[in-house]
Amino acid sequence: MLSPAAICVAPNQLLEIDDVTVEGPQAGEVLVEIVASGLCHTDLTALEGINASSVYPLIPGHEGAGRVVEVGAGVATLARGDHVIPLYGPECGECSMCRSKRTNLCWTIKPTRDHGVMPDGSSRFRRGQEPVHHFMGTSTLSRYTVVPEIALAKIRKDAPLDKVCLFGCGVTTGVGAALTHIRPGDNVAVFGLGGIGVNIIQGARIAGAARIIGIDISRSKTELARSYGMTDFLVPGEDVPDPVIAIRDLTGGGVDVAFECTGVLKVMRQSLDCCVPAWGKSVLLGVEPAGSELSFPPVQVRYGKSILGSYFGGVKGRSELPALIDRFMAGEIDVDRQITHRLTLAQVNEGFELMRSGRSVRSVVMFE
Ligand code: CXF
Ligand code: ZN
Repeated sequence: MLSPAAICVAPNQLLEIDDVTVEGPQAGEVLVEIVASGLCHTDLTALEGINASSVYPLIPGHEGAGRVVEVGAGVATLARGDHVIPLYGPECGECSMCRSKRTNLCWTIKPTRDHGVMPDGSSRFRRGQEPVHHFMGTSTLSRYTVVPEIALAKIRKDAPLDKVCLFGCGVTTGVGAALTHIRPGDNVAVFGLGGIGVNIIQGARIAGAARIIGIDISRSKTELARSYGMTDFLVPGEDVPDPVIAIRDLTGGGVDVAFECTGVLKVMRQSLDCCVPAWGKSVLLGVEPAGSELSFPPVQVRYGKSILGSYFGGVKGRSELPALIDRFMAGEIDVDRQITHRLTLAQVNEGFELMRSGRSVRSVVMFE
């Protein structure tokens, strides 16, 4: 079938909006009609040519929601009409990682996913005769996309797809990381108030954090962050000379948990330094420039601080995401206030420009 899609032909070029041919689902695959797709910074890294798992031309997008149109041979857990969220991190349920309670990572199809193809090594997208690659195994900026069954979370049908698409990345990553790492009464710092940071803030409030300190070089997201539960806000260099000293002063020695959402090495170091000695946790979510290394005094870790990371908020996509959607439907998690723009597919380049300039939190491309 033909499907309108955003195509990134090569890095640093505008996305082309064109019809692509989408082949039917092969064994273990599912054809999905995307209803809405949020734009995430990781898509931008593919457009800028700094995402190592991008093979061009590609169709970006990994924060979508839609409906099942057709299932391939052997697909037993999904049927036409089901509502789904594509998962860039699948859950096969059978590998050692899936069977472990220690991680939500599943690397069953990582090698093919990171080369822009389905698990059989081929793409389901073509423009004319030329293959177009998948991106993150999801390619949600196409009206129709093909996704492996193990990379689709089935969700309740009364959840609004034009909102819960954000659970495909930003909301789950932020809220999930907060719920995993924060205990009631903890003091928390969040470095970087973008699409992930604001969701860590609302997750921190839900988790019962005491002080929730936001740190950013821009004041543009402070109103939203405060509405989500941020208690203190610092612009380094303007409000305070050194955010680490300011955080220690505000908390009487350091935060219990610091979340790093910028990917800047200096900020990663600050997120470790601002933690309370003996048990403070620095949780890294921001993606560093390729090849970079982080240095810190080992004594901080020897005395009890830890430095760790979080992928998709630690949430196992197929088995655990539906419960998070329930919490949204119950009014516990907000999505509306972070959707700053709704766009048509034809406006997708404007959406990425809004992201670059910091004027948006989340833009959502609407297919219907
Ligand atoms: C990213 C986070 C870092 C690893 C790859 C996926 N998540 C979504 O944008
Ligand atoms: Zn993302």
